[in-house]
Amino acid sequence: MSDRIGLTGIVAEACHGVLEHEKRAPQRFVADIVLECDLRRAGTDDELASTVSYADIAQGAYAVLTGDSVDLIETLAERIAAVALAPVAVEAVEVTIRKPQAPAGVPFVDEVTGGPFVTVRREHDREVVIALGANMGDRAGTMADAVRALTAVDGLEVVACSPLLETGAVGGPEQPDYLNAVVVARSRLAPWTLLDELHRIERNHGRVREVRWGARTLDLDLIQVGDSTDDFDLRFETEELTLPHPRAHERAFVLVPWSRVDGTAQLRTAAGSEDIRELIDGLPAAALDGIRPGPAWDPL
Ligand code: PH2
Ligand code: MG
Ligand code: MG
Repeated sequence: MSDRIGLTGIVAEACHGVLEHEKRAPQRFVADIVLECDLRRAGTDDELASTVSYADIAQGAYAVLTGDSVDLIETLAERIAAVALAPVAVEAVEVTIRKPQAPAGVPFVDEVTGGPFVTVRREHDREVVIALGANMGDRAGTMADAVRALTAVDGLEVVACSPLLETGAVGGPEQPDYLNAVVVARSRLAPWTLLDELHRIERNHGRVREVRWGARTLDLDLIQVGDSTDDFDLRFETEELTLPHPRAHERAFVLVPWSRVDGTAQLRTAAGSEDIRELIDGLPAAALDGIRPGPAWDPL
């Protein structure tokens, strides 16, 4: 993403350094931070919640600079990068730490831009689970096209794809059977950006949003973003997107194909991070009844 929020010249007097006297006599440290994030939403809705408060990042960085004394400016850069990556809209960060008064045995040109510096770039690399469904038109052809479209999304790397399963429609009006599958990918993208990409692919395959849970040429749903076993999965509820998907834990047409692509996967539910095999075992027998193998495919 080429959108950026920057903060330059955050300055603090602090006692970081390898030499003994650096740990007693404060000197100047300067941080520059660049956040890569998708600012289209904020630019349109004018809502702070759609972007990142630069004040929060500035204060987080200042707290690191004035916090525990460390030896290396690399350590400061790494800690500030972790703070700056935390807001949900951020995809990647670049942090530069300068030490213009560093005891290097030579004079530096000035007390802000001179001296040694380190720059680190860190980006998210989260697991993303996407459920696919289709029950109109050339279902298998559409599903394969959709997987190929996912592989073409910049910032999303498709790792694995389940077999196609044929499933009876759950809920909604009387409608034809579905083909369902699950794709596991990795991504640096913010969830809104991912959702926009999924909607774009749905539209390109003739998806129109009319009847809730009605028949559709293609449905792409974000199930979970981030690994729930390590507690870094994204969790929030908004009108457009709820993560993890609020009904995934009770949907055989999501859990069964997911278990075929990742037998040890875990999904966050109200009870915590749960083994999807156990969730499947806990489903009523009727939920698994209508699930059978779909046509063979090899979309990757
Ligand atoms: N999707 C729905 C509602 N019902 N049933 C099946 N079998 N497969 C689906 O993908 C599906 C559904 C809403 O997205
Ligand atoms: Mg759906
Ligand atoms: Mg959907």
